[in-house]
This record gives sequence, structure tokens and C-alpha cells, in this order.
Amino acid sequence: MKMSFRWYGPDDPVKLEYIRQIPNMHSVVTAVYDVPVGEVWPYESIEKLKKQTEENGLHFEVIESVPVHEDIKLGLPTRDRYIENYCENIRRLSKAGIKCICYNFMPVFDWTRTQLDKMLEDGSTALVYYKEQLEKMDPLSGEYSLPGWDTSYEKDELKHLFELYSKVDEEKLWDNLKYFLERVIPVADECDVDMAIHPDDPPWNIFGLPRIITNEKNIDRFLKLVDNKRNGLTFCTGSLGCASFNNIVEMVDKYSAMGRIHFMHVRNVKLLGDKGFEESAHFSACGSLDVVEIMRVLYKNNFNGYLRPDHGRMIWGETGRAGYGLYDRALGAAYINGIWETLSKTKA
Ligand code: CS2
Ligand code: MN
Repeated sequence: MKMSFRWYGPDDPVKLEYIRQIPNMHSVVTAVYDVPVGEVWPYESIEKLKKQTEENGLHFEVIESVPVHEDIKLGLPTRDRYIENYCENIRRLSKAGIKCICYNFMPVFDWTRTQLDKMLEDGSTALVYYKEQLEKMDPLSGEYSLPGWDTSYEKDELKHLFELYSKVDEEKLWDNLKYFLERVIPVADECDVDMAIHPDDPPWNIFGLPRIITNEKNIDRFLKLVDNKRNGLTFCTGSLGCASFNNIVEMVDKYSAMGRIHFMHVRNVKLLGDKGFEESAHFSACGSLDVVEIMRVLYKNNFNGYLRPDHGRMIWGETGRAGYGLYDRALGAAYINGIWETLSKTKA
């Protein structure tokens, strides 16, 4: 297991100098943020990130994310140009030493929450998703923006995108994903880069847009679209785990045994019944997932990929990017390190 930490680049209030002080930290997970989705990343920008990371004693081996242009997800004729750019990004990143690329295939919106600062009983604040709140949200109002969303859309563009997606049902989205993978995975293979799709968060359709990387049956289907080890997963326990139909420990066991998990996102969520959840501290008893069991099956299957503590709460008065403060994610990393060390010293 290679412990890693997400870093949003030089503007991130969480400095590389702080990240390196978390024990057992192997690498930083980052991206070039100032290039529009679909375009090629300048080599100098990639090199700059690499240099900054390595100067702080950390490895530069994982990118999250190289985003997929909507024309690819929509299957528009213009997709070929964007796929070619995507392949060029893989080549450039591999040249800079990148081993794993995380991406997702969610139409229009990335991860979605209905509130970013819900105060929990202990005074910390967390990201939450309440069904009643979601039903009141109108994504076309242009009023909403979440930290994971591409905020560059104008209101009219968003409307147009929704119109285009009205012709893309789940099966069409599968076809478009297959078309993309068939062209991208051979390049990744040539470049020794693992591609790791992030599951849809939450794993159900929202705002009438289709979502397909949601459950075990669909992940099986995904892995077979291009049956090559380079075509793998970012297994995000919190994304898949906010639906009670997913058995997270069983899924982690199955896919890590197959060697198809390249990147783990570990976080805990508290399920609130029908399509509602609150993000919680990583410690198992704080949420609905058993983090020890998750780590146990990874250990059993000799998991040697990257792992990062995913979203954290805001604690100790920290302010900053929702879900991506330093303190709670650092606590998460320390907790996961403790479980891993214990497993490694426990005689079978
Ligand atoms: C999120 C996402 O759950 C998560 O990890 O923070 O923004 C994630 O980085 C993307 O969906 C990956 O493409
Ligand atoms: Mn995640």
C-alpha cells in the first residue's frame, strides 16, 4: 500500500510541507488545474508539479483527475479530437513518471452533495446528501457550484448539455465509455500507466442524468469492456458505500484479488436510509463502513497500489476547501497506517 494525499497545487492552503509531515506519506495526488477540460496539458506544467512534489520528498506518480470531455461522454463526432488529446496527456504524464491516472465518467457533474457544512454533534462540519434537499435543487438555475464541479459552464451551456443528454440513456453511455476505453487503454498499456475509473458519487442517477459506475454488476461489465489490467478502478469506499446495495468489503476483496484496483479512496459514510448519507470520520464506528475489514482484505490480497484518505470533515476550526482540509484527512491517514501496521505484524 502506498499512502498518498490529494493536493490541489500551489493554491491549495494545505501545503506540501505539511503533507510530508504525515507519517508514512509516499506520494501526492494532483493535477494541472488551469487547462480547460479536453485540452492537452503543457509539459512544463506537469514538470513543475513534479519538481515541487519531489522537492518535498514525495513521489509524483498519481494524477486525479484527467477529466473526460463531455463530447466523449455524449458520443459526439468531435469526440475523436478529445480522445486524441487524452492519449497525448497519458503519454506526457507517463514521460514525467506518472503510473496511475484517475478519472470518472459522470455526465456533467462530479460528486454531488446537498450541503457542505452540516454541523455534526461534535461541532465538526461535514459534507452531506439529503434526499429532500436534492429534490429542491435545480441544477439549471446556475446557483449551485460544488468543489468537484466544472464551474466554467454558463447557464445556457448547461441547458444545452442537458438537452444533449436527454438522448443519452444508460446503454448509450456504456457504448460511449467502451469507445473511449478501446482507444485509450492501448495507449496506457504502451506507456505503463494504470487507468483507474472513479465510481459515480452518489451511485445513482441524479437530475435525470445517467450514471453507470454504481454497483458490482456494472463494475463487472466495465472491467470486461476492455479486459486488460490497465483498465482498472479507483475504488472509492465512500462513493460506492453510500448505497446499501453495495457490499464494500466483498467488492474490495473481489476486485483487489483480481488486481484491478489501482487506487483506493478510503472514507466512511453514515447511511441514513433511502438515498441519504453524511460523511463521517474515518474511524469505523463513526459511520456505516468497516474500515478495518476493508484494510484486512486489501492486506490479504497483497494490495500494492496507491491509497489516499478521501474527504474529511472540517475540525479544529480549519477553513478551506470542503472535504479537503488537512487535519481530518491526516487523522484518516494515521488511522489507516495503524491498521496496516497491525495487520503486517499480526501472525496468521
Ligand atoms: C471526489 C471526486 O470522491 C472523490 O474522490 O473528490 O472529485 C474525484 O476526485 C473525481 O470524481 C475523480 O475523477
Ligand atoms: Mn473518492
